[in-house]
Amino acid sequence: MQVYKGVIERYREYLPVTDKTPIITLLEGNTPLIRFYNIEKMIGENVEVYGKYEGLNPTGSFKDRGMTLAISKALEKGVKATICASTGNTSASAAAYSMRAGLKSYVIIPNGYIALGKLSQALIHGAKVIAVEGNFDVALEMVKKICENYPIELVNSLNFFRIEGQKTGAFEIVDVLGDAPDFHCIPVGNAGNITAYWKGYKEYKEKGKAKKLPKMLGFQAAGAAPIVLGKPIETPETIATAIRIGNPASWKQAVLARDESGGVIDTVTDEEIIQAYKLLAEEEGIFVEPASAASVAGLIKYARKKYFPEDKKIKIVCILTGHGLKDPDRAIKSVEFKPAVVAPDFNEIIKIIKQ
Ligand code: AN7
Repeated sequence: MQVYKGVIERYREYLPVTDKTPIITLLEGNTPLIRFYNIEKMIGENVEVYGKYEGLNPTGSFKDRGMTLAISKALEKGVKATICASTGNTSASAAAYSMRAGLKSYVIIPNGYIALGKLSQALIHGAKVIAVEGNFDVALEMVKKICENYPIELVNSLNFFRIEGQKTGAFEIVDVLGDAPDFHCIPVGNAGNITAYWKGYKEYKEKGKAKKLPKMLGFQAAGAAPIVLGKPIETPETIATAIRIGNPASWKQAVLARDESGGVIDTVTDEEIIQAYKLLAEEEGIFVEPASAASVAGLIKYARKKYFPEDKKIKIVCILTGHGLKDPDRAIKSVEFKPAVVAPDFNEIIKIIKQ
């Protein structure tokens, strides 16, 4: 059996590393592509639906794929510290990988708008966490300015190596399915991930590993949908705090991915996000964070619109970007039934079971 060594070793020939690059890895990637038999029934008999469960990465989100490369290259370059702005997952990943590399980690987050699990990760890894009174876009502007003035490595997806690492998600999908899927549904926030997947699919096709390219279907939260509206949003709002972003850094690349693939970037409402979030948990046994459910909410919205062809077999992949445990508050708020507190009495408990 071959020992798994993380995404850089697995896809070394496709990545900008040399023998001199120190590889910092937590064995990210190699996440499962899980078939959704129950959701398929809502979509159509000709459709296979898969979820790529990126929540199973070491820090619980897809960010680890890009962070392994960004931190390895930062170390190779000789910097001593990294910094990022984050709605939470980037900071969790940056903190973990920076510490493993012996680098300092600074993270700037929008005060009051990051999920508890993510905040706890940055803190326990020992990052210096600064909460700004402003949203993600404001935090990113601050970070860019700091990097212009200090030798600190920026590890947001503006960092080329982040996108390079994240494109391995597309390679894994093609390696499992034997070709690219017909449609690729993905949440869009700062738009790095849709950019990375599209790059990955195109590179794999050029190398002859895939015969076709998918249509890219990106979904923004309705209250934070600058790409759909065609203009930046000053006060983005959504319960999916991970994608509460009003001016995405990779805006142009996301539009290019949409147009080159013949896909769409559209909105899903918070209500649709929560419905998909609960559907995944209740029907498929998959717990994701709200932003991740945007991909499935989009799939359902487009199935209802009869967007997908019905006259041939098709495969659809949804990217489930982060684990549900990142945002436990939202899970508890989303369910009707809370634990019933009773005395340790057999009959009392049986009464509740029978209700
Ligand atoms: C779970 O952590 O922007 O479109 O600072 O955490 O590549 O930004 C997170 C984004 C989707 C959107 N799903 O991806 C951050 C951050 C989850 C996320 C996205 C994010 P991009």
